[in-house]
Amino acid sequence: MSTRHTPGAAERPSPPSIVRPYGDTTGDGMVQVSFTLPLPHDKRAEGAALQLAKKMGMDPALLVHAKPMGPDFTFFVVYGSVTHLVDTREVVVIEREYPLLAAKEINLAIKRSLRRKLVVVGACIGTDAHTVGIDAILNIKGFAGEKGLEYYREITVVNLGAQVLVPDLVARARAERADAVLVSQVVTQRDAHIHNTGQMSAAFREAYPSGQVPLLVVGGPRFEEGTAGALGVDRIFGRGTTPGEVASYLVHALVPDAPARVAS
Ligand code: B12
Repeated sequence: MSTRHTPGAAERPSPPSIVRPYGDTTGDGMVQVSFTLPLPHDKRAEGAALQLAKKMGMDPALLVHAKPMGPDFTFFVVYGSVTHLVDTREVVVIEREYPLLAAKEINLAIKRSLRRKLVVVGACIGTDAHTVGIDAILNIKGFAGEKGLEYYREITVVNLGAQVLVPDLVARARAERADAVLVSQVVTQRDAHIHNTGQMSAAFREAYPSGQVPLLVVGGPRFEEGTAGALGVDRIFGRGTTPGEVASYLVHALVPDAPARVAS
């Protein structure tokens, strides 16, 4: 019986630096995009979709799906070839700057160093009612096979839920003597997530003496990486964040002499 040899990571040639999208054959440049136009579904709308695709650099562009979204809008999927090249050497990757710790290590670090529970207050602010994300991080049932922060013996979690007003969040954070405030923003219409986050961070800076503001953490699927400073917060977490990453970050940021071991 012959065995198939699969090359290990060390044997695999490194991927090329300059790449193009792949559809049917390597380097054919095929991409698929979807979008909605404010036009009723007819031939003109379909032509408009193809015109947009061509202006975006897709040539030839094929309309593969068009569906009316009510009487005045049409949703499109367009498949086509682009000529653009991507240089992976120009990609900037923001690496996690702290180790991932096990729950045991996190509890131990807090207990030893703070000698009290670490207090976290969480909420969805503004009109945002999307609580699934913040619950995934905070609730004991957790996310992606990891238990949420409520599971950690040394972390006290106060989850305020949906549509919390910023003044109420500030008041509760003060009352609970929060070490960290965890805010979720999922709706991004009219940049609501940016405005709400800026407003929240300004309110905390106004309410607390300088140097005593709790750690401000925001999360949601559509925050841009690397914008924490501009938004006035300490850290942004995006799509697919797990509770363990957040707990490890809290320890890294708030617990002096936190362990430096990188969990495998
Ligand atoms: C479920 C859902 C709802 C549910 C929410 C129920 C609930 N209790 O949360 C209901 C039906 C109520 C709802 C309502 C609406 N929704 Co909705 N909804 C969704 C949907 C399908 C899934 C969101 C979700 O649960 N994701 C799963 C969680 C686990 O992922 P997550 O939120 O990204 O969270 C992860 C990370 O981002 C991160 N994270 C998130 N928050 C935080 C916070 C911290 C501190 C940290 C560390 C990490 C972190 O960690 C999480 C785990 O990895 C999305 C579409 C989609 N597929 O994403 C639309 C979506 C978010 N909704 C949308 C819209 C428009 C609405 C409505 C306005 C619709 C309407 N016209 O009424 C309303 C608004 C209600 C309101 N006032 O907020 C849009 C938003 C568009 C935009 N650009 O803003 C989306 C994208 C759908 C779409 N494509 O149009 N929605």
